[in-house]
Amino acid sequence: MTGLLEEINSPADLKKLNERELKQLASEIRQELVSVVSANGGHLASNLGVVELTIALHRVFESPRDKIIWDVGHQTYVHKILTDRRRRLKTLRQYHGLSGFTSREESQHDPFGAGHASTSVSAALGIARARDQLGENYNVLAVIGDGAITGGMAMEALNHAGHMGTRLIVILNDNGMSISPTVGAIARMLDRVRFDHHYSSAREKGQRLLYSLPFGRKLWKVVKVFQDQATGLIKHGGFWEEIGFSHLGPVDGHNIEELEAALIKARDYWGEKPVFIHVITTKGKGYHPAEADAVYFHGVPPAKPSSRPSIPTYSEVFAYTTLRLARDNPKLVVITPAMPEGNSLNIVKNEFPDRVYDVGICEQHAVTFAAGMATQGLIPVVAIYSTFLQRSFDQIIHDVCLQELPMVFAIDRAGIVGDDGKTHQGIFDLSYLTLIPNLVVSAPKDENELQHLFYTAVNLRRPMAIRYPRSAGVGVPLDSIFKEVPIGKSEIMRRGDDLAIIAIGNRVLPSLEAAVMLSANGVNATVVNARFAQPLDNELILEIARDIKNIITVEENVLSGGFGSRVASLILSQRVAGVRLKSLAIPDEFVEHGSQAALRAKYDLDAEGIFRQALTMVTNQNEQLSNKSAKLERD
Ligand SMILES: Cc1ncc(C[n+]2csc(CCOP(=O)(O)OP(=O)(O)O)c2C)c(N)n1
Repeated sequence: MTGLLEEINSPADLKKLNERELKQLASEIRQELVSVVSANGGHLASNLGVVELTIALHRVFESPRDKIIWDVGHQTYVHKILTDRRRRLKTLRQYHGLSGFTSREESQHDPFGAGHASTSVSAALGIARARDQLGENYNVLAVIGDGAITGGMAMEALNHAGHMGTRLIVILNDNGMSISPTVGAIARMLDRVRFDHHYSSAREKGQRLLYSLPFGRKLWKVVKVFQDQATGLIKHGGFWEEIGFSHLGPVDGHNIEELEAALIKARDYWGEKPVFIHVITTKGKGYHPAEADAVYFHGVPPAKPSSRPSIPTYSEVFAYTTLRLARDNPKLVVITPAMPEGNSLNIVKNEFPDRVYDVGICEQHAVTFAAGMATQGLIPVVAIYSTFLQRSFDQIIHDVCLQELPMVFAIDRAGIVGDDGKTHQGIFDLSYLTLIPNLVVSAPKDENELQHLFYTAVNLRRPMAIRYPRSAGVGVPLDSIFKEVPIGKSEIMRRGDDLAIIAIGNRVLPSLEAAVMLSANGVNATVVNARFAQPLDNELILEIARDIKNIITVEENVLSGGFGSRVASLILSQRVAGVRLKSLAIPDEFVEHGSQAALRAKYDLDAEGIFRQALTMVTNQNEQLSNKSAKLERD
C-alpha cells in the first residue's frame, strides 16, 4: 500500500478518503507519532488515543472557520499533522521547531494557545459568545480529557455554559487516565459509564452469538433478565443533562463512523443548549507498550544514546527526603495535584497511602485543602511545579501566608524546563513569591542542600517554599543526618576581592565554575550561595557591597521582581556608595522551547556566560579607571 499520509496537506484532503483508507491513515499516523516522539520526546500515549477522534473532527468540521479548542494541547500532534504542520513534525519540541502544545502563533488551526489544563471550555465559551455577539456563524468545540475536566476552571466554565445555553460542543475524551488514573467523584461516575459502555458492547456481541445458535433467542431472554437485575444499567449523561447540556454518547472513540455520526448530530443540533459528547478512548491505543503502560508513555523523554544517568533527580531526592521525614513525623502529609509521577511521590505513597493526597488537576484547591489541614496541626507538603503554582497565587496569599500557616511548598521544575516551552518554564516563582509577606523562599545549590532545606521547612512552623530544578542532581553525596539551615543566611563559597557573584539555587555551581575561569584570567571573585530570596541575607550583602563594589547576581528567574532586583533595591535603599551591579536573569520575556543547555547559553546563565559577563564588568571598570587616571595626569 502506498503512503496516504504524504497526500494529506489539509483537512479537506481527509474528506476524500473511504473507510478502508481512513483505517490505513490512522495506522500511518500512529507510526509517525511513535517515530517522532521516540526521537524528540513528548506526549505519546495521549496522542495515540485521539487519532480517530482528530480525523473525525476534521472531516465533520471546517477548521479554521470552525474553532477546535484542545485542552492542555498536549494531545494535538495528530491535529498538527492533519492541519498544516505535517512536514515540520520532526522539529517537534526542538529549538525553533513546532511547539508541543497549541499555539496561535503557529497556525490558524490553533484558535487558542494552551499548555496548562482545564482552560478549553472557558475559552470556547468566550469564543462562542463573541461569535453570537458579532452576529457570526461557525461551530466552536472544546475537547477536554477526563483528567482536565476535574480542574476547577473547567467546572466553572461548564456551570456557566449550562446556564447560558450558548451553542457550543464540549467533547469529553475519556480514557480513565490523567497522567495517573484520574481521581475523584466525577472520575468514579465516568468509570461507571465506561464500564457500562464496555459491558453493553460485550453484551451485544453475546446476543449476536446466542442468536446464531438453535434456541439462542429464548436463551438470550433468560440471560438478559438476570444481567439487567445484576447490573442495573445507569442512565448515561444524567449529570450533564442536569447542568444544562444536551448529552450524546458514550461513543466509541476508535470507531470513525460512530464518531462522525455523533459529531454530525451535534453540529446540526439547533436546540437551546450546548452539546456534551462523551467519547471513550484508550490511552496509548494501537502501540502495545503505550497501552500497557500509559503512565510512563504519557510524556516520554527523547531517546538518548547513553543509558539513564545514575545520579538521582532533584524530584527523587525531594521524595526520598519526604519519605524519611514522614517516617519520623506522623503529622507530615503530602498533597499533589495530579502529578505523583512527576514529583516522584510514588515511593511515599507506597509506604503511606493514607498520607499522600492526589487531588486532581486542582492547584488552587490543593493549596487551600493543605491550609485547612495545617490549621489542625498537620504539616502539609504541597508539591507543585513552578509553572502550575501560578494558579494558586491568591490561595498562597489569602489562605496560607495571611494566616501564617505552617506548610511547605515543594516547587519542582523551577527555572528553565526546556522542551515544554513558554507555557511550562518555571521562571516567575521568585518574583511572585517574594512579594508575599510571611513566606520564606529558598533554593538549594545542590541536592544535599535540598534535603536540609526540607528538614528545616518541615520544622519551621511557618510557610516556606523551596524551589528546585528539572534535572538530575549534581552528584554530591547525601548526608545521613539532616541539618537545620539558618533562615535568611547565605554561604560564602569562595573569597576574592575583584568581584562578588551572588547566586541562588542551581546557578551557584556554574557561578563557582565561572570564578575558576576568572581566576585563570587574573580576576579574583567571591562567590556566595544565597540560599534564600526571602528573607535576604541583608547583613552579608551589604558587607559585600561596601567591600567589593563589583557585584553580579545570578538566578534562573525573570529579572522583574526576582532575586537580583531585591538585592539591587536593598543596596539602593541603604545608599551604599559606588556599587556597580549587574543582574543576570531571564529578560522579561516568555522563554521558547529548546534544550535547557541551549536556553541557558542564550541568556548567559551558564558558566561560560557568567564568566564572560563578569570579565566584561571588571575589564570595563579597569578601563574606566585607567582613562580616569590618564585624564588626571593630563590635567
Ligand atoms: C494546570 C495544570 N496542571 C497540571 C498539568 C500537567 N498535566 C498535563 S496533561 C495532564 C493530564 C491530563 O489528563 P487528561 O485531560 O485526561 O488528558 P489525557 O492525557 O489523558 O488524554 C496533566 C496533569 C497541566 N498541564 N496543567
